[in-house]
Amino acid sequence: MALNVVALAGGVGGSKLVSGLAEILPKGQLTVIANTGDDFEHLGLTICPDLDTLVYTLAGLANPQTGWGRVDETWDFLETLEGFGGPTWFQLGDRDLALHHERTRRLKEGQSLSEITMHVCQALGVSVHLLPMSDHPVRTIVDTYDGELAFQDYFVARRCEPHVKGFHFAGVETASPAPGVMEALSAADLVVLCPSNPWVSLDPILAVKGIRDAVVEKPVVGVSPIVGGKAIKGPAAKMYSELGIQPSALTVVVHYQHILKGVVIDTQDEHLAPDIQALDIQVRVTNTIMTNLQDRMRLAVEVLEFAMDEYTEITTLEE
Ligand code: FO1
Repeated sequence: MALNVVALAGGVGGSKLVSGLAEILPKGQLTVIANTGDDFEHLGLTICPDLDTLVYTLAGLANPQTGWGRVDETWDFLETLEGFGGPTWFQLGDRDLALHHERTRRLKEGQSLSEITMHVCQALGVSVHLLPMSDHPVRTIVDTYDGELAFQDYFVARRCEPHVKGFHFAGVETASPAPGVMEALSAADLVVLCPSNPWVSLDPILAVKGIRDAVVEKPVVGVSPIVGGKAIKGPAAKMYSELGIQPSALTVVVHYQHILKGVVIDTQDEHLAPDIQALDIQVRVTNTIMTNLQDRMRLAVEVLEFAMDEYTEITTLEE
């Protein structure tokens, strides 16, 4: 029997588990719904960082140092732009630029973001079904003590320094899920919440009309992006602290308490298991740090086995 898995993912953290799942699951059984709240217009181009991180990772083209952008990149454009005094705070490599340029050109021609994403995946040999959460622009706004900041202004230009008060997702009220999103969720045997930032990577996806309600109907297993009270990458722990919440794997579980049936936490956080179980959420404890493809695959197998052990409606993986 086929196991249909839908993964909700942001950028660097999410793409690691997604690439492990893609290695393990037979072709056609993995759909990834990507956050597009990080998207923005820059230098006249539409940039979709999380979608691109997922595409490059799945294509084996991601920059291993940063996790975003392309491996074997050159920077002639950016260096030349700097010479003209242009804006270089957001680093766009020459090869990466080609993708932003082509996406922008196709958007102007009237193609949708999901159509363009499918085309890019085909061109780069990515067979995973990768979908933006919506074809409509949704923009994450970080409400800080320095005022409201567009996500990339907060994240890259301001290096996550401003103290966070909250978040909202501009445009989400009128955005509908991209074609294929609701169908994939309806056909899913399992939904995986990747180890992405709950506030700015997964919450935007769940805020799109209909997605949270469809997810709640399914067995949902998450992997905590917070290990030992610290985010594996990015500002998730800092955000929790600034919002007055102690960052921990337990906090992440509480964040998704009404969605999760099970969670995979790191061995460092084993002591939190009883508190999580008290919320009626099952726990699997393992090493969740992914430093290479072997780690990603092992964690993907653990997530799938955990889900299959816990939920009798999920039977067996097709060989
Ligand atoms: N992140 C940075 O911290 N600095 C950058 O200059 C930067 C450039 C960049 C270019 C293309 C791309 O797809 C992603 C890029 N990112 C950069 C990552 C991006 O900000 C992501 O939104 C975050 O990693 C959060 O997911």
